Amino acid sequence: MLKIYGSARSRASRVLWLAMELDLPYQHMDYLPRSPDTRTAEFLKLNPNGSVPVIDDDGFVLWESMAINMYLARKHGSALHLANPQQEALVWQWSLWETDRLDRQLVNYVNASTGPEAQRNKTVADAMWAEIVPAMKTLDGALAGRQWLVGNAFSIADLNVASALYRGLFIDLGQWPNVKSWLERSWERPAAKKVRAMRE
Ligand SMILES: N[C@@H](CCC(=O)N[C@@H](CS)C(=O)NCC(=O)O)C(=O)O
Repeated sequence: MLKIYGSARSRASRVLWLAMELDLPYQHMDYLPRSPDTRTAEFLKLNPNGSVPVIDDDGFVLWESMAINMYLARKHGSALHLANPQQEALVWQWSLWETDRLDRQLVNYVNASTGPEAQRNKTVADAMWAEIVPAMKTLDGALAGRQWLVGNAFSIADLNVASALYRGLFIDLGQWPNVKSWLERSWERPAAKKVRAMRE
């Protein structure tokens, strides 16, 4: 059976969301990031980085959340994956773009601006915001006049990017109205609501 390592309060939430979209049976190894569970020899053998998520799919071990989701969507022949090579390339484009331009930036911004007092850091928050603004502008432009990032339906591109932008649900996205409505639309999906309930 598929084993998913990582708490819903981590990047494993992306994988859990997909598993629920596809109705996959899975065993959840609910490990928090940096917890002792992720520092055992057994876990480090699965992922020498010591980070989550990781999957063990009947002996096939994979880490990196976006790669895991592309693998699972493809393996299970999901419509979310988009069989057309050009559409698939666009899914990769958006997933890699998010990892590069927004993934850590958004987490670091929220931690540095709204976390516990001792953790707040205006210099870090400002630097992260300066990277977030042009990325959000790109995403907002791409979503102008369309409901979803690739094709005419919710796809793995939307799942990978919207799940990574979870923290965007709690910040003011007013200047990017297309991003705001798309993010809310994505997180309204039943599978997304389930993963949100697991993390909140
Ligand atoms: N690019 C990786 C990032 C993985 C990552 O940084 N995971 C965090 C939790 S969200 C973690 O486990 N950090 C603890 C560590 O690296 O020791 C992915 O998308 O899977």
